[in-house]
Parts: sequence; C-alpha cells; structure tokens
Amino acid sequence: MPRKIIIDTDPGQDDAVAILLALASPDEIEVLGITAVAGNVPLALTQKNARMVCELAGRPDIRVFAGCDRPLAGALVTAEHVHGKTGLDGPALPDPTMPLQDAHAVAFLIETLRAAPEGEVSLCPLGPLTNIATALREAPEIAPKIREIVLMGGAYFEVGNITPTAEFNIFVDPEAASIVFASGVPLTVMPLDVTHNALVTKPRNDAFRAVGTAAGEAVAAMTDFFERYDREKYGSEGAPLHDPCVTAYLIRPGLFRGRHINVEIETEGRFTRGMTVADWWGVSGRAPNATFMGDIDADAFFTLLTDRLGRL
Ligand SMILES: [Ca+2]
Repeated sequence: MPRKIIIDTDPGQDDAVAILLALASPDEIEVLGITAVAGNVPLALTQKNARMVCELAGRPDIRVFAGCDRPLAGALVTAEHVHGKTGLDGPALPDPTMPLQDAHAVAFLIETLRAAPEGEVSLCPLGPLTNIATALREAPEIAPKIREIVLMGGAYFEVGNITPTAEFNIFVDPEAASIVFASGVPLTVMPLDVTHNALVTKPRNDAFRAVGTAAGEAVAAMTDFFERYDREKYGSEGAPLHDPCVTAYLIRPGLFRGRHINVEIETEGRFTRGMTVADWWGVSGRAPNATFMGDIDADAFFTLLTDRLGRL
C-alpha cells in the first residue's frame, strides 16, 4: 500500500524535484494533494509553480491548493537571491493550464485529515510551516489523525543558511514551527546537516540530463541554476538538494540516519530567532519530540532520484 501524503510546498527548484520524485513513485507514495505556501517566492508564484511541476510530471489531475500568503507573525521573507525571480528559474516551462482548486489549503488539510482514519495521512512540508500550523491551531483534533510529519527544515551542526543560526524554512515562520514541534505529532526532520551532504555534483547533474525525459532535462536545468548561488556562497562542489530528502525518506527511510531527540524552536533570540535548538547530545532533560536526521547515503539517494526521474 502506498503511503498517503499531502505535500506542503513553496516551489523552489528543490521543491520541484521533491514533487517529481513523489509523483514518479506511485508504488510507495500516493499524493492526495499539494498545498502551496508563501516562502521562497510569494504565494502567487508558489501555487503556479506547483501546478507547472505537476504538468511536467504528466499529472494535471493532482489537486493544488493555495494557502497562507504570509507568516503567522511579521513580514514574509523570500529567497529570490537563491531561486531566481520566478522561484523556478532554470528550465523554460510553460505556464500551467490545470486549475488551482477553489478551497483554501488549510481547509483542504483540515477536511482531508478529519475524514481520514487515524494515522493514515502523512504531511510533507517543504517550506515555512504556516499552513500546517494554521490547520493545527484551527482544528487541534486533526493532530492524532496525522501519521507523521516529514519536513525539510532546521539545522544543528550546519547552524544556518539565511542567518548565522537559522535555516530558511524555520526562520520565515518560527511561530508556526513552534506550533508544529509542540503538536505531539511524530516528526521526522531533514535539516541542513543532511541536505548539505546531498550535493548535485557535475556527474550527478549529467546523470539527470542523461535519463532522456522532460523531467530529467528540467531537473538538470534547475540544478544548474541553483548551483551558481551555492558555488559562490559556500564554494561547494554542487548545490544541496534539500527538499527531495523528504520524499526520498518515504521511499527509502534507510538512506537516512538520525536521533530521536528534543528539538525546540527559538522564537525570541536576539541573534538566534528561527534556530532549531536540537538536543543532539541529550543534555537538556527535555522529552524527545522529533527524529532529527544527521546523515544521508548520498550516492544511493542520487541513484534513486535519477532512476525515478527516468520513469516520468
Ligand atoms: Ca522548499
């Protein structure tokens, strides 16, 4: 039985790859819907980009919903400096023709979870946690219905990418992250500690292009674009592919290793707002609330991803 999931996303080139991997893996993953949130770029672009990616995967039947257009508190911070003006700079993809659903993403989340048996549906947030936190706040009774939240966000040993101590998704909406991390729902977290080891090197990028599908070509073009920024910033050998770690985990959890620990979200720090305070060494005495991943088998991850892109 494939796992039923809702992808909550702010595409973003790496979000696009995560969605493509899910849609290329129907034996393991059934995508019930995609909810868009403001993050890498504003909501008007993320909901549009999500539909473009579904069409690239040949799945215009997937329902895409627009959600929150700003964080719970404060102004929206975006990342055009990383993702380009559209959020999906790189490939030349056509505008989507599939419709945006009428319902708000939060209403879709609440209705779907209310109607589902307990522990059936997993949530996969790939952006700021605004939609998920809003749903949990409006309808706390949905929490026990959620099987697991597998999210990309945070950092501990890699510290931060948007500030010296915060990863982008958590930094954009720390109040939302705080609600999710206190929800009691089983959490699996893919922080920068993992994703900075999932680098698209030149041979890995060549392998995407070589699969010979439109999706492979588009992913190669996206990661080409993405890479310029990371090479300049980190001097690394390639761009980290953050969000696909979430969907890869659903297919092959054994690719990742981590610890079940306490993770708290800093919402007030003078210099550290948005930091994921991860008790990796078990020194706080606070109860564990998340499986915080620390490592990935990167070669096996890229083999899986490349193989699946060839199926689309
Ligand atoms: Ca994202």
